[in-house]
Amino acid sequence: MKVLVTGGAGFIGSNFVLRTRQTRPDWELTVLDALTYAGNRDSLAAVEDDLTFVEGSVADEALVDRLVADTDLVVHFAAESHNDNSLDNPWPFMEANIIGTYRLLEAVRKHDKRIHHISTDEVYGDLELDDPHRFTESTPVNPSSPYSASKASADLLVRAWVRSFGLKATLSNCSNNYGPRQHVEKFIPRQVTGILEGVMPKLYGAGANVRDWIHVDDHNDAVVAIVEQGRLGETYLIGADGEQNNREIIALILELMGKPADWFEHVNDRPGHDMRYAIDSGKLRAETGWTPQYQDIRAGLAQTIAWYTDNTDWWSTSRAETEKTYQRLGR
Ligand code: NAD
Ligand code: TDX
Repeated sequence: MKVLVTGGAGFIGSNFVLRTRQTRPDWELTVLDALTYAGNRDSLAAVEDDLTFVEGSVADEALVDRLVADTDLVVHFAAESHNDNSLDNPWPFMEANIIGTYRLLEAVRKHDKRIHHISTDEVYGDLELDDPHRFTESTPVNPSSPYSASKASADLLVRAWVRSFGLKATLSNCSNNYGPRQHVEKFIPRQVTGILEGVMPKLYGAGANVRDWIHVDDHNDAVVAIVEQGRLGETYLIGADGEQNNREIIALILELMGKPADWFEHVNDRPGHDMRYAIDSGKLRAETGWTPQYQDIRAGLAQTIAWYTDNTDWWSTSRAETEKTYQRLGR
């Protein structure tokens, strides 16, 4: 099977490529990535000779048309992905996430191919801390930030193309990922690389916000399960029952890295900061038999910390750039 992986030089996409090279060696992979500040070709160095890499944008109509014509399946990870950036400058999110998805859908329709669209639990808005419910496939979209609104927009386009044109598509909405090769702007790598450089973790506001953490390999195994066993036209929520608040995550990182429990500081909160995400992944588990392999966040975090400790060249330049932006934003 020929598979076009968009955003394959980013965090989740590169881990998808590395993992499927192992688990699905018969897949022929082409990566399409614009190599924005978030893309890093070094993440693919180990498999560089075993794939085709195309630098370009999913919003480039002619390029997308040509690549989709020559594939069986598109796995669409490419996106602008950071909430804080979307609050600072929303336009790149509209172009990559909405227009880029539109271009792919039109090419997939024209050439009668299949697409799996990767999305996020953030499209459902947030939950109160004491809400007994979790997000399911029938939760209405209610996004809070320009990022999550752009992802919800893309999801709605995919669903409309399924209904109106019979497009061969599946969708998945996953909770917060962690693991190796995540950009240092994100919560966990920002704190881990900060500690490695002697900088205190930065907690937005009071830190009571809850995220439902999943290891990136578990997310990507679920994507493969959906591609192989999911029903066309369906949406699947992906989550590993990993709810933790931000204070708890910082406490765990500090403990694993041998720092005192109070060695962190509070910084300005994110405007419109979602309080809690929580995923019910019962449909995915029942239909595909998928279960997460990383049941223990402590073990997954220890592996992640070891990776950042061993790969300072991968992150040191982008960390310096990222922290300049955070300084400007007061976070
Ligand atoms: P990332 O920012 O690490 O990687 C995004 C990649 O897309 C980068 O390599 C970037 O160069 C590329 N890209 C950006 N704009 C592009 C364009 N116009 N054309 C081609 N390539 C472009 O993001 P990530 O965390 O790996 O997220 C990947 C996908 O998973 C996104 O769709 C995101 O919404 C979704 N998602 C992420 C999480 C998470 O916790 N990180 C959770 C659920 C869903
Ligand atoms: O320095 C920080 N301090 C802090 O307290 C940073 C960078 C973040 N935070 C908080 C904000 C959130 O409550 O940590 C939590 C996680 O923040 P992010 O890593 O920015 O993730 P989030 O906003 O939850 O979105 C992530 O999950 C859903 C991904 O970035 C999205 O791409 C995905 O769709």
